[in-house]
Amino acid sequence: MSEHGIRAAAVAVLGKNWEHDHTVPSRRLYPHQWSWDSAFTAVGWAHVDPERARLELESLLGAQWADGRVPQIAFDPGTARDAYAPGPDFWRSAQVPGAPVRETSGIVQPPLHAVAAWEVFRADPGPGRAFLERVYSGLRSQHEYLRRERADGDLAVIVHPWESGQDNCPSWDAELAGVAPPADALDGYQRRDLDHADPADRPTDRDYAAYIHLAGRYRDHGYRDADALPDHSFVVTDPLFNALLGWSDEALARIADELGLLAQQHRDDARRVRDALLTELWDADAGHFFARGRHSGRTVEYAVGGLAPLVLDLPADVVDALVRGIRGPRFALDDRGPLPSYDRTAPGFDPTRYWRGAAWVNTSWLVLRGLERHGRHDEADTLRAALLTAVGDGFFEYYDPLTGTGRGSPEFSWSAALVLDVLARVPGGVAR
Ligand code: 2M8
Repeated sequence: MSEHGIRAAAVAVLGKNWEHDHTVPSRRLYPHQWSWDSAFTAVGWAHVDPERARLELESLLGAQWADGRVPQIAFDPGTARDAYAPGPDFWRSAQVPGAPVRETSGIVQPPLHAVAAWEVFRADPGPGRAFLERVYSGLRSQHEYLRRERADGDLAVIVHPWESGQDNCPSWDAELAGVAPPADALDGYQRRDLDHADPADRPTDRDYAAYIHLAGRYRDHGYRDADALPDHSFVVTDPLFNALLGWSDEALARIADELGLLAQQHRDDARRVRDALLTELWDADAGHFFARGRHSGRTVEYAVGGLAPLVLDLPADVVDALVRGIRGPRFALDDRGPLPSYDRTAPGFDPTRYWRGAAWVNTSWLVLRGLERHGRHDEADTLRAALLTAVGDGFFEYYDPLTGTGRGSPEFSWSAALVLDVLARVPGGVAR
C-alpha cells in the first residue's frame, strides 16, 4: 500500500474508534479508555486533528485521582458494565475517597503522557499553549505520585503486571512465582477477553488468576500504597516504565519552560532516573536493561522493554550495546515487521502469545524514537520500513514476528496512531 493509502486507512481506524472525547483501543476487546493507549493515540491524532488529541489527554486527566495517579482504565459510563473484565464493579473506585466521579481502575500504566502533551502542543501551538496550561499541574502530580508512593530510590515500582503495559511478559514470571492466588481466584469471573481473542494468544488462566488476586488485594487495601506495598507480593522496577518516566520528565521541563515556570526540578528528575536506570537495571555484560523484582531480584529476560531506555540521553557505549542487541539474533531487526516483544532465541519465546514474543507497534515506535535520538539512522530507517510493511495488511494489535501476520484486534488504535507519527517524520527524525 502507498504511504498515502496507509495514512488514509490509519485516520479511518482512529475515526471509527473515537468515542465522544477519547479513543477506545479497540471497539470489542477494549471498549473503554486506557491510559498509555491514550498517550500513544494523542500522538497520532496530533497529526490529523489536534483538537481530538487535546480532548484525548484532557479526558484521561479528568479521571485522575486526588493523589495524582492516572488510572490504567477510565470506564466509559455509556458502555455496558460487563463489557470488559475486570470492570467497574470489580475495581469499585466509587468507594475510594479521592477517586474521580468517572469510574476507573485503581492501578496505573507507563507515564508517557507528558511526552504526548508536548507533541500535541508542538503540532498546534496556537491553542496548544492554553492546553499546556490546563494539563501541566495534572501531569506534574502524576509524576509526584509515582515518586512519593512508588519510590525505589530514584526509580518507581509497579505493583501489577498490567501496570507495565506488557502484561504477561516473561520478565514478571519470577516475581509472579511468589504470588499464590487461591484455587478459586477465577470462580465467578468471566474472562471477556476470550470472547474476542484467540486463547492461544492471550495470557493463561494461571496468569489471570494471579492478576485478579493481586488487583483484589491492592483494592482491599483501599489502593493506599503505604498500606498495600509492605506485604505486596508483586513489586517490580521495570526499565520501560522508568524510561517513559524520565522521558516525560524531560517533556515536563519543556512544558514548564514554555509556560515560563521553573523547569530545573524536572531536568534533575530526568537525570536522576537516567542515572538510576544505568546503575540499577543496566547489565553491561548482557548489553540490556533488566527488570528487578523486590522479592525475586534481577531477571535475566531480554524483553523489548529493556530497549526502551534508548529514548533517554545515554552514554555512547550503552547505545552501541543496545543497537547490537537489536540487530542480533534476539530481536533480529529487519524491514519486515516490528521487533518481537521477547527474545527470539529464548526457550519461552512464543511468536503469537501477547507479550511473550508477539511484535507490537508501540514498543517498536519507542525504540524508533530512541534510535533517532541517538542518530542511528540506518536502524531507524529499517524499523520505520518494518512498521509500514506490517500495517500494509491492517492495523493489528500485534504481529507474529516470524510470519508478519497480524493478530489480535484488527483495527487497533495505537497501531494506527503511531504509524501516522512515523509517516509524519522523514528518515533522520525531522518532522515533515
Ligand atoms: C492490554 O492490557 C489489558 C489490561 O490493561 C488486557 O490485556 O486486558 C495490554 O496490551 C496493555 O498494554 C494495553 O494498554 C491494553 C489496551 O490496549 O491491553
